Amino acid sequence: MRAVVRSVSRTLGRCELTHLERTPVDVELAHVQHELYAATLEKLGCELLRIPAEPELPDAVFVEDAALVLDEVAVITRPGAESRRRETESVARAIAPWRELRRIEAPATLDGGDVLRIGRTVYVGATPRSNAAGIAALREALAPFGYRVEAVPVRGCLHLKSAVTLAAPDTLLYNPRWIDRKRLPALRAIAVDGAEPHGANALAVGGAVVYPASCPRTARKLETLGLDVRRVDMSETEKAEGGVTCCSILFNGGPDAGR
Ligand code: CIR
Repeated sequence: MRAVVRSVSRTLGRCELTHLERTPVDVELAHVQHELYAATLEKLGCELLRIPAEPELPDAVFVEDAALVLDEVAVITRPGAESRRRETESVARAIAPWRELRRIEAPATLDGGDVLRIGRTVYVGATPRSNAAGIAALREALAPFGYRVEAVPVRGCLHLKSAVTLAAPDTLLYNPRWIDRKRLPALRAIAVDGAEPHGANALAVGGAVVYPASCPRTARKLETLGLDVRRVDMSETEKAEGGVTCCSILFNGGPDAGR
């Protein structure tokens, strides 16, 4: 498994914000937390693919939004926030040695945070960041590889993966206030603790789940179910509306992956 990561920009405090009030970000602390996050991924078996910093692009640490990497192909997105569009080129360069690339073109928009693959179905949040043209373009790009793309409405949060992720390959973790359970596949589904609305963003990797220290009640719920929860303190990127999935792009990078 490979993990694309990019260090925190010194301008993180000027990030895009949709649902949160702006509060001061400690960029030094964000950097330390991000390094611990990357070390956690390494410990879980990921080989880090560190891409160049983009100090003038505040949200560049949230690499997930720039690309979707499947075993067969990668799709370089066109982020919904105009300020984030220049993040994609360096991500594309990093992935190009590993995958054939497809691109989302104007006027379509798509954020990787809106994309959740479960088996051969790719769920896409219909949000202000990912428009109908973006969802259609993704459907067209992935159809030749046998993936079905399904649009899912979400409310009250930034991205689909703010509302639901896979905490394990057979376990959904979701926030019932932000997404309708009926729109999700028939897997075991765990609701976040009511006091932890941001707790649905979890990153399953290497048989464990990387999970925010800010959501202890939901973490205990996951442990009760037998999951191996690796807590990471992401307080500073959380102020920028980022979660644990946003800060990496994981893909199968073994010798047989891609081309
Ligand atoms: C933004 O609003 O675009 C950033 N401040 C946060 C992006 C978080 N990305 C993600 O959830 N995939």
